[in-house]
Amino acid sequence: MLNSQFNDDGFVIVRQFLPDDELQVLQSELHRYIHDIVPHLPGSDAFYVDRNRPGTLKQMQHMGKDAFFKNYRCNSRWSSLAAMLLDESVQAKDPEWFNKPPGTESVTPPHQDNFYFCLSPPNVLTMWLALDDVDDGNGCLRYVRGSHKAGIRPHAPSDVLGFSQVVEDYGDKDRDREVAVHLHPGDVVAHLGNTIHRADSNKSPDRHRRAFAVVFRGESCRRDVDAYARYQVALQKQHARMGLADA
Ligand SMILES: O=C(O)CCC(=O)C(=O)O
Repeated sequence: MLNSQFNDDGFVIVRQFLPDDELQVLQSELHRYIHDIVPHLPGSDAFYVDRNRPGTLKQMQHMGKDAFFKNYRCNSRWSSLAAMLLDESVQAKDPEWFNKPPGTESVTPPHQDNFYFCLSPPNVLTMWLALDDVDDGNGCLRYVRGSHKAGIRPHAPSDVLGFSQVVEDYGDKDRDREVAVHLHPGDVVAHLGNTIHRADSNKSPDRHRRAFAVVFRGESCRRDVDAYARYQVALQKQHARMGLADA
């Protein structure tokens, strides 16, 4: 049931995926990481809407430098769902954290994760766990149902820090097929690397929209190294334009 929905739509929601006690541990480790580690990280590991305002932290990546988050890649609750959905053994990447802080303007442009990953076959997924209530009011994810079946669409550079590429020809036909995903803390949505998704900015005055995500690739995936190298060059250019150190 989960698998057929995942394969048809390109995404699937699992409600109450993380039990309360595990969610609390994760929340408190994130709190520790944000307060103790993030202030010492290079700009390319922690992105802000406004670097002069710590409360506008919007994204963290390369979190595996920290022991707790490195070990989280082996969490069997996560990897067994990923392996079930991808129907093969999986390998996790470093966890990431996404936020849309209240009172800021930051959209997630429509994109396909596998444009960045360059994996073939595209048997890779992201599990995106809600840490807050997430809905239309604070910038929930929106998926183009079935879009994973049409391959990778052309992307162009975006000016959004953390999401350097945008589907170039995203249009009304895509918007008509969008599904807005509303989640409660502990719910997870898993999407395939070729599924187009985006999010509006957070329009609420006081609600964060935080999520913790882990990418899993199936063992059959191979990287197109030339495409990946081209993307990395484009990314370094974006970071240089935005004045970020890639230490
Ligand atoms: O949190 C967001 O707005 C986007 C997350 C995303 O694009 C992803 O996890 O693939």
